[in-house]
Amino acid sequence: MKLLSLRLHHLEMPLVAPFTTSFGTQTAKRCFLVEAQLQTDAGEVVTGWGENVALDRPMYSSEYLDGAADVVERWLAPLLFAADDLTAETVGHVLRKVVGNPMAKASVEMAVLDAQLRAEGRSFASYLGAVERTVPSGVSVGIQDSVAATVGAVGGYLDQGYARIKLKIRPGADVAHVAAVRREFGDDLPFQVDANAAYTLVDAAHLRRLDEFDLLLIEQPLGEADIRQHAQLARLMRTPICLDESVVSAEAAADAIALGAASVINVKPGRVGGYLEARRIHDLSRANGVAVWCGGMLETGIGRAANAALAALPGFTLPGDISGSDRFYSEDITTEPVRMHDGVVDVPTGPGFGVEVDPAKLERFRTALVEIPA
Ligand code: SMG
Ligand code: MG
Repeated sequence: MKLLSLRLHHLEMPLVAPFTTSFGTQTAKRCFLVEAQLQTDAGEVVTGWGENVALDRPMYSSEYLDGAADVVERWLAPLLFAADDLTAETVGHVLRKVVGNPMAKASVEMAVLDAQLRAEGRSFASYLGAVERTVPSGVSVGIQDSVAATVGAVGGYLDQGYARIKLKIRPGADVAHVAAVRREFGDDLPFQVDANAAYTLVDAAHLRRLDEFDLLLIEQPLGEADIRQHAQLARLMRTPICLDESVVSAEAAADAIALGAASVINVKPGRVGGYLEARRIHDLSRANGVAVWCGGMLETGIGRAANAALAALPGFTLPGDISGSDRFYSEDITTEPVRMHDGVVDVPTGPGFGVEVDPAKLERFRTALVEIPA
């Protein structure tokens, strides 16, 4: 294929409620969608959509939204336009001289992949080798001001039917909140926590207090670079250690597994540079007996649809952060919102990612449209 045009649609979507993690509170989602037009070898012109998941501030990862857009415009687009024989499988190679910036790379690879699959009339799930028609839907619950508010928020999501609760924690809002949720909703609740790197190894004795609550896992307790310290913490705690921020590539996943730093990995396609690398991490983890599950970055209906297909691979044995559109948005940008029903989300079956951008909604939420010159 040959890339004909590349446009970035910058969006701002209000959240239904503020979302608080250990690094801050978010009240709106800013992101950009990548619209790529390609010409196939048969001469057909196809359009594909990708989504950039970088947050607007560099507090989850060093990569952040405006930086990612700049990298796409100034460094990735020229390489993609110069490639004569572009496929989703070669995007990574074409972009190899640009160091890092996995979220920027993932968003353009995603658009090429969607276009390629649409040209083939093939669904993303079929391309990946997905084996499930639905995937269990977990919900990520933000840090609340009080233990009572945490119990209330969790109860609300359980009433809606979510299959698993992930509670955000930070020092000062951890053990008491976890204990109250366990007490209120019982031992059978699939329940895990996410610290977003808010602790240090010095907190090991404190974190060990979480062991008595039989959590599925604790996600990223320590810093992004602290692979060895996570391995040390894993020897001190019974709760399985899951890495999120630290796993930025298949190589990082291989190191974490070899060092015993993770018995579970949260796979986020954006964080690792794209869906193809995400599948490699799935394969590698499965071969090493390490469980994976699909994380979330408050994606719109496009990213969520793609995540649902990824999570339908056989190694995704734990529920993902694949909640319905209404968990964060009163209105999504796709013609059909992502729906959680009976604790699951359906894996899309249509060509490409299987969802369509609604032009009216796109215009409503769009703050800027950038046409990148070829
Ligand atoms: O997309 O449902 C979602 C949110 C999942 O908690 C979630 N993501 O560290 O795993 C994580 C966070 C990253 C984004 S926090 C603003
Ligand atoms: Mg996380």
